[in-house]
This record gives sequence, structure tokens and C-alpha cells, in this order.
Amino acid sequence: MRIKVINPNTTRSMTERIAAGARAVAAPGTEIVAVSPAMGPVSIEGHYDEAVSALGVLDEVRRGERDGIDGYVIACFGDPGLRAAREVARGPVVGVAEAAMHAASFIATGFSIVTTLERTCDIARQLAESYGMARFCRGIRGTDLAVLDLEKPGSEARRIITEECRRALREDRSDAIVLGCAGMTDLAAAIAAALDAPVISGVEAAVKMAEGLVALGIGTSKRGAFAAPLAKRYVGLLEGFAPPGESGR
Ligand code: 2AL
Repeated sequence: MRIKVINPNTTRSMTERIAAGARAVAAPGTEIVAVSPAMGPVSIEGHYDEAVSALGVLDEVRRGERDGIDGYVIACFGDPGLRAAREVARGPVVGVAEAAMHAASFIATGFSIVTTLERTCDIARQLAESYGMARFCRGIRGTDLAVLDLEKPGSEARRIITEECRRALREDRSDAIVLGCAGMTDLAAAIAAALDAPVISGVEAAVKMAEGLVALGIGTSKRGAFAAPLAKRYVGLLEGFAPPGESGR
């Protein structure tokens, strides 16, 4: 099967690290196609970045449908464009925040999210609420690290994140940690070993969930609001995003 892992930001070095994390857990016979969109922000650190990045995600899902992709992972902790992507895709689409929070709820009574800039905590809070995960979520902690700090050698990102995870377990009385950025994908194992607690990276969790759904032959339901977008004309800069169909292009 082919799973397309979309990094919604346009930083290729981060896409490569995400791809490595995804391939490390993929089953034999699962091909990971890792991409970042041709357009969009270099990092996603707020609602505006997120709204704009969703168009790049949708562009990649539309291409994926033409290429016969079996399932998708949206690899940014805001899960930008997730529900819109489900309207476009036949197979399952899994967001990393959604996958990580659900995985944490299976193995712990409560979890904390440790993320990048403080301002992104509002996105995580909204997602926890909309996914029904707020009752498991005991804390959401920013670290003052910008997303691209995670790419910089010498930023001390690993130490800063590990220390915040340690405080989260103690002060929030959490049993598990959810890492709040797809760029943290390579940190989970080392932090879990250092703190003796489950640390969940959404990229790996989402790949296994998408892979599992595809293996079960379960795709996105087209019976309700995830049905294909209605054909119509789009104008201006977004003309090319018009859903195909009779009254479309
Ligand atoms: C993210 C993420 O996962 N990728 C990105 O660019 N921004 N989210 C975050 N909270 O830092």
C-alpha cells in the first residue's frame, strides 16, 4: 500500500525527518510517499499559517487521488485541512494530533501535550476539545521554541523539550506525553527512555493508524459531510482549486 505523508510546511529538511520517522514504523510492503507542498509557510505557528497551509495540503491530496494513494497522514500538529482533505480522499486521512491524542488515551489516564511556541497551545486546546480528548488532556505546554529551532543544531531543543516533559508529568500529574509538533518526531524514544513514561509522536502513531485502516479496507465514508466537494466555479487566485464536475472547470 502507499501512504502519503504530507508535511504541511515547506521546510524540506523537516519533511525528510518526518519521512524517516514514518518509514521506521511502516510495515514491510507499505511505501511512504513523503512530501511538502510547493507553496506555503516554512513553519506553522498560528491560525493564519495553518489556514494558508491547508491549501497546500489539499493540493497534495488532490494529486494523491490522481496517483492512486491508499491513505494519507497530515503531519503538522494543527492537523490543517484534515476535514476538507477527507472530502477529497477516498482512503483514510489521519492527522498527527488526532492520532497522538487517541493513542495516548488508550494507554494512559491522562496526558500532557508539549509543543513549540506558547501561541500554538490554543490550536492544541481547540483540537483536544473537538476530538473529545479534553477529558484526557491534563496540560498543554509551550516551550518558547520556534518550529525551525528544531532543525538547528545547538538550539538545545532536545534538552528544553525533555525538561518540559519532565515538569508536565509531575505538575500536571499526567501518565504520558504527546509531542506537539511533527518536527519532534525523532525525539520520542530518547525522551521516553529518559523519563520512563510513554512519549507519543503523532507521525508514527498516524502512520500506523492510516496503515491499519487501509489494511482493513476502510476508507473515508462518502455518505455524509465527507462526500466529495460540490462541483462549482472558483474564481481568482484559487480557480485551480475548483472541485471537478459538470459545473466546475
Ligand atoms: C507545527 C508542526 O507540527 N509543524 C509545524 O510547522 N508547526 N505545530 C506546532 N505546534 O509547532
